[in-house]
Amino acid sequence: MSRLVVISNRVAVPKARGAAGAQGGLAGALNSALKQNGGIWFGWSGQETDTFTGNINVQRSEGVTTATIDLEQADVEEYYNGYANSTLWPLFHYRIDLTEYEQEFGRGYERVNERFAQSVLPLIEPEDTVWVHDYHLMPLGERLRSRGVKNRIGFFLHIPWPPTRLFVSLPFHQRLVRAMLHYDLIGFQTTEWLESFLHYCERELGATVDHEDCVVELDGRKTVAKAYPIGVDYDHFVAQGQTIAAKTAYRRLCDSSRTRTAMIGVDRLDYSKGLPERMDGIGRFFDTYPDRVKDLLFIQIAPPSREDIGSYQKIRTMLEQKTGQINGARSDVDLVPIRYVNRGYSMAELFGFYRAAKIGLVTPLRDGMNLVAKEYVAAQDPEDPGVLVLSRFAGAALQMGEALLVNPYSPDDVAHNIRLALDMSLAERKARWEQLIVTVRDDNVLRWTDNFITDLEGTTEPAVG
Ligand code: ADQ
Repeated sequence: MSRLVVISNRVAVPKARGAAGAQGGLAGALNSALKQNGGIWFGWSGQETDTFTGNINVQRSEGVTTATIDLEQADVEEYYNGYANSTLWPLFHYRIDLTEYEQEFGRGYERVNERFAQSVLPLIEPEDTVWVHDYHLMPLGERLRSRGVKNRIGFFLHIPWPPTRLFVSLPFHQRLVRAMLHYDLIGFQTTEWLESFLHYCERELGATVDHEDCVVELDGRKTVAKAYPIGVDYDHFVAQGQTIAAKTAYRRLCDSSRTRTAMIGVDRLDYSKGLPERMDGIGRFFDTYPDRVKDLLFIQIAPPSREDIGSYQKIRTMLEQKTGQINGARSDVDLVPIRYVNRGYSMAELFGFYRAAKIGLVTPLRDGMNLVAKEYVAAQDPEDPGVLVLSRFAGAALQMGEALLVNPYSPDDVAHNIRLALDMSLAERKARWEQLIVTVRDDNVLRWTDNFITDLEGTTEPAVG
C-alpha cells in the first residue's frame, strides 16, 4: 500500500476528541486510515495571519503526522464562512433559501484552493496516494494537476450532492464540476447523491456516463464515481463503552431519569439537523398524549458550530425558544421534559448516554450520512436495546431500514413514531437492533477507508490530461 496524503479543510489529531466531535465525524475516520497506511494529513491550522506566508507547521501526535498552514482573515471570511459554509453547505443540503451567492466568496474559494495546492505540493512524493476531502476543496485536484501532479488523486464528498435543478443555481457550476473531473475517483455517501452527480454530468456537461461501471468521461479523461457509505470506528467505539467514563455517564443518566424513559438527540447545532422541527415533533407528542409527559425525558446535546454565520445564530435562538416554550408549558415542580445541553462530551461519555437512552432521535432534514445514528446502535445493550427513530432524509436511512423511519418535517409523524418507540416490545426492539447492528459493525470506517483507497489505487491510469 502506498503512503497516504490526506487533505481536508481542518486536521484533527486524536487527542483533541472534544473539538473533533464538534467538527464532525471525519476526524476519527481519517486518523484510523493514516495510522494504518502512514502518511500526512494536511489542512488549515484554524489560525489567522495578517499576510499569507505558506509556512507549514509539521507535528507528530499518536502516530499521525499533520502539516498545517495559517490563512488570512479574508480567506476565512470568504472561503470558509463564505463559499464553503454560506454557499455550498446550504445549497447541498437543499436550503436554497439560505444560500448566499456572493462573488467575493467564489474568488476567496478559488484563492484558498490555490494556496492549498501550492503549500501541499512539496509534501507529495511520486508514489503517494492523495485523498482530498469534502466541499471545501472540490477544485483542489485540478489545481494539483495544473502543477504537474500525476499521482492518483481521490475525492470524497461527506455531504449530499443536490439534484441538478438546485445545483445549476450555483454560478460557475460547470467550472466546478469540470475541475472535479480531474480526480481519478470521486466518492459519495449514498447511491442517491451519486445518481444526482451522474445526472448532472450527463445533462449539463454532455459527459459520457457508463452507469454500469460508474465511469464519467469528458475531454478524454475518465473519472470513476461510486458510493462509499461511511461508518463508525466500531471496535474503538465499543471499547470506549468499557471505560469508567462511559459507565459513569450511563449511571448518571439512568439515575437522573428515574422512572422516565430517556430519549436522546446528539447533533452539531446546524440547521440541516432539523432541531427546531424535532422540538415541534416532541411538542406534538406531549400535546397528543398528555398522559405520557411523565413517561418521557428528552435530552438534546447540541454543541454550537460555525457561530460566526448568521443562519447558525438564528437556529440557536429558535431552538432555545422552542425548548423554553415546551418546558414552560409541560414542566412541574419535580419534572422538566427536555434537557437541552450546549456542550461537547467525550466519545466514552456519549457511549454511556446513548446506552442509557431507550430511544435515539435522529431527524436531520438532510444529511450526507449521519454517524450519530450508527453510534447510537453500536452503544446499545444486546439484551435490552433501544429504538432508533431516523429521518428518511439522512443518507444513513438507505442502510438502516429497520429503524423507525420518519419524515422530520411532519410533527405528527415524529410524535407517532416516538409513541411507537416508547411502547415497542422487547422482542421487536431486539429483532430490529439485531439487523441494524450487522450494518453498523460490518460497514465500519476501516472498511470504508480500505474500499476507497483500494479502488483509488486500482483506477487504471491517473486522470491527467
Ligand atoms: P456532521 O454533519 O458533523 O458530519 P455526523 O455524521 O452526525 O454529522 O457526525 C457528528 C459527529 O460529531 C459524531 O461522531 C458525534 O458523536 C459527534 N458529536 C456530535 N455532538 C457531539 C457532542 N456534543 N460531543 C461530542 N461529540 C459530538 C459530516 C456530514 C455527515 C457525515 C459525516 C461523516 O454532515 O452526514 O455522516 O460528515 O462523513
